[in-house]
Amino acid sequence: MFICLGGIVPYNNIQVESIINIQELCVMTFGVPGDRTYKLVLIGDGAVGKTSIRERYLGRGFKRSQLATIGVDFAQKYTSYGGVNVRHIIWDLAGQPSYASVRRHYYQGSSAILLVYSVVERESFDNATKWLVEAHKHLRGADWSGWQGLPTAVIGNKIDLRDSGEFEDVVETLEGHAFAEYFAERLDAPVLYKETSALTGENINDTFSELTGLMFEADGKRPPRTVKSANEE
Ligand SMILES: Nc1nc2c(ncn2[C@@H]2O[C@H](COP(=O)(O)OP(=O)(O)OP(=O)(O)O)[C@@H](O)[C@H]2O)c(=O)[nH]1
Ligand SMILES: [Mg+2]
Repeated sequence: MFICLGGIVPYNNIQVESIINIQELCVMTFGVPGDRTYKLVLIGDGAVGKTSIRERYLGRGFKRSQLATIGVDFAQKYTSYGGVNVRHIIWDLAGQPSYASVRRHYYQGSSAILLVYSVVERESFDNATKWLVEAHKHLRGADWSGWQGLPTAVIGNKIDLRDSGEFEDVVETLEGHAFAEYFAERLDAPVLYKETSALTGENINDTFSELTGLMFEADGKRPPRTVKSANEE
């Protein structure tokens, strides 16, 4: 084995003759240099499953008795996308109306939004518009020289309950798709629609992965940040 920037490569386990140089070997083992850090903000009504989605994504399983978030909570996960190391910093905002004044400070600097509603609580779907409007209103105040809608994942959660027969007036897939398409156009933002279950884990990793793809694309399009001097504030 030999020392590579960031760790030790056990070269006995790989086809040494196919390696062009040590740099390539390092890249294969540890990913390309230049990690990307993204701030992701989870929003949506209380009890739709935001924290449960976050916990499932972090590999911490599912709790039926997940406690309501107080204010804001943070978590981070290292992952990779297309061979690039990626760090997701996840801001999990409490959905209860009483936290509205706290929330507005937390949107700034976001790389992407995850808007969650529950497919078995139509009111949370009806409130989805309000959430996206709130987020974008505060985000426009961020220091971008030109506004571009942020990559957004619209997530219909709790799909494991939709066919249980216990709930009336469930939100169907087509309605979620139509909502996502409408907002993509209205906000001029890349929006993806996913249906998930934090209980079974269905589509949780795929959602974060596809959203990361949208953030990579947005990185290429975004104008550089303009830094305001103190006397401009
Ligand atoms: N069956 C089922 N229950 C879920 C799912 N996701 C979350 N829950 C349950 O729904 C309840 C609320 O979940 P949370 O993750 O706390 O919801 P939240 O959106 O973070 O709520 P706030 O922190 O109050 O904004 C908990 O009892 C969870 O166990 C799911 O996909 N399926
Ligand atoms: Mg929560």
